[in-house]
Amino acid sequence: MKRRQARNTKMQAVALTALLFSLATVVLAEDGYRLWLRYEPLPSGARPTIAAIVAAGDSPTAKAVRDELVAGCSGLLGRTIAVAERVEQDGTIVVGTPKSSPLIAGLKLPLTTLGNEGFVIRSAKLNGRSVIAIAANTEVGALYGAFHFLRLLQAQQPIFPLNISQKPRLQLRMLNHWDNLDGSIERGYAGRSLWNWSELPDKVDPRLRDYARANASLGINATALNNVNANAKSLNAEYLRKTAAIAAVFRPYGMRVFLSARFSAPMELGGLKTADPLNAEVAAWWKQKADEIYALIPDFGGFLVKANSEGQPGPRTYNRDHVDGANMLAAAVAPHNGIVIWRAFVYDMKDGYDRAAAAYDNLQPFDGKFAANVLLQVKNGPIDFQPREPFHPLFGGMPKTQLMPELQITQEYLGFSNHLAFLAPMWREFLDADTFAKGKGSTVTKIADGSLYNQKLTGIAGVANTGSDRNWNGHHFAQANWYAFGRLAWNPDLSSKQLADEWVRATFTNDPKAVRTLTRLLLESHEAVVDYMTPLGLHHIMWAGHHYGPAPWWDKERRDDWNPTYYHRADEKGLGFDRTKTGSNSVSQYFPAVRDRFADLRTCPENLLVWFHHVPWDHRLKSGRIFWDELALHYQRGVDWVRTARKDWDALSGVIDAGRHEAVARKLAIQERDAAHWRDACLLYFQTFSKRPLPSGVEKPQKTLDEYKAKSLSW
Ligand code: GCV
Repeated sequence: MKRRQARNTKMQAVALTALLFSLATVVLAEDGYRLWLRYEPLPSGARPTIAAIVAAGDSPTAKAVRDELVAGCSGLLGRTIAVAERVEQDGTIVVGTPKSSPLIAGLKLPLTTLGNEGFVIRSAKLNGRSVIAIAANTEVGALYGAFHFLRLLQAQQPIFPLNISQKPRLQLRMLNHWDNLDGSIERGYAGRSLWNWSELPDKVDPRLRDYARANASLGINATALNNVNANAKSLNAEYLRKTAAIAAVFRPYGMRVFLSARFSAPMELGGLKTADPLNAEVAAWWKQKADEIYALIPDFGGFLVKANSEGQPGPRTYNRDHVDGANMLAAAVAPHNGIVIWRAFVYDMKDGYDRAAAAYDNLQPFDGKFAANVLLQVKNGPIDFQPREPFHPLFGGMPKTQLMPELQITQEYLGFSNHLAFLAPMWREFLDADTFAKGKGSTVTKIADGSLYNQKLTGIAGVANTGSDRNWNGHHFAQANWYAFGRLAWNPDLSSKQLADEWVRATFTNDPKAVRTLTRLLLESHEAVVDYMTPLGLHHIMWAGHHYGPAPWWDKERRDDWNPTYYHRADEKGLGFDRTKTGSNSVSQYFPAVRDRFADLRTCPENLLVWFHHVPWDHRLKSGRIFWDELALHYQRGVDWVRTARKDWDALSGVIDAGRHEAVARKLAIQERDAAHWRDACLLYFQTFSKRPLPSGVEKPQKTLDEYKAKSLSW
């Protein structure tokens, strides 16, 4: 019986590989769908010996492990690598858990400290043969191990001998989708939502499996399906059944589903008169709702909540506080081991207030008061996913609260899916930032991974950039941001260079020259975007509403703090928001070592200068140039970078497949147009205050300021 099963599995594997190959030749002009999981044949000199795959277990996850290794190894080695029943040849891969595989059990590998998601990849001897063992305590751990092994192969890393042992540094590695129930996506630039609500639960788009597989390849293990600007309907019985169908597809890939919860749902769905978190009926409603959800989705992750922010209801609507709200929901999901992720993106408009200080002012006083199953989700910077921000002062500022960084993968303020902007360097800057909370070396990473304050529950979230576009992310290079986020969530110490290198090799090519060019472009791109959008600490000067293109002159929004003029404060004297003692003093929210550095114009990092200071136009910078000249040259530098990037990209036309080459070339042309527009519009406008000429080296603007003011950039 067992033998027949194995033979069937082997035949299935051969058929699967044959299918993959025929698909590869017939259907797959490169369109980006396969992401970093293309498994194209390695150069013939770089193919290690892999003979067969011995994979135990019949569960959906075990099947996913087996399919991935067969497809990956076969693709990369350019020949069918089949499933075998036993180890008979050198170079056999043996994968499984001690429970599912007697071979793995026999190897007695050191798995005890690796938890539910870690894995070991080791060269070993079995039956006198050299094998590669991929072992874990759970099948999902084995899946992560399989993906890691394939990553090594793709990046042409040596695989004999191997001695790798890994486990994720953060527990919850999560995508937050801002997807609406009507299929639109808030701040989404890659088509429509992947969740086909109208067809669910009867029909589940097969693409959802590919989405889960891509996430699992990085170690992403959770996803919040719906927008934090939530519709209560997502919690009704009909939608919960739809969510359960999605959860069933994700489960084999180790992904748990969360839902954004609208705080007023007890009124909208339950017909209650209030959503006051201290009202017994309200608490009972949420408890019953949690029970209903867990009956359908036993591994449901929990709720993500945006409360009392940008018009969303919340506890303060009822004169209660954030802790009352979060802990009431936390109590509802606690019996099911659920989690509440409470967002710290809260800013109240008060006269003369500094928005950058608001989240800290609102949340910090509650340090130590949140329940054990609450995570406070804090954006990387104190304003809102700007091209560059200093780290959020809540990191380090709430030692008794479990914090969870929120990053934005979708490029709301970074050129949507039109601009090449690799965000790993920006995230590195944030993760490496030293808060000095417990002296030197108190980095954000150590807060996020729980090591600084011995935090029990850890996590990180990225606002997803996925959509129904064939290439998932709109721009082929935007895939690199999904990739980098997932890898950093697993190991927040990975370097931007390694991430770029891995991604380029898996996604495009192993051609050495192309790898060098593409990794360089990736690594330089974020700084270039900062240069042509918001150099030297400028922020939030985008066109209001859509946030594409510049509008530093804009002052018509209902709320002052939605206007660019509020943020840059340009006048005859200079530019920038004074956040020191002579201004809002929000710099005092940082620990003294950081505060003093930021607060002194001489020591403040120049790339954050006008974030913290109102800088005189003639202030001398390290370059010896005055501030105005430096600002103008930064804008020019950004444009120059895009021009050179276009040339670099054009030179790769024979190396990169025609489909993707052309698509990226088109995007880079838009990026150059936009960069020049940013430079000209911003410099013309700021020049009305600085009253100085453009320094030499900066090109003459293409249009007049009035023309730039008349019409926003279109995407
Ligand atoms: C989901 C910014 C965005 C909003 C977003 C909000 C948030 O303000 O512009 O679209 O809303 O952040 O993070 O809640």
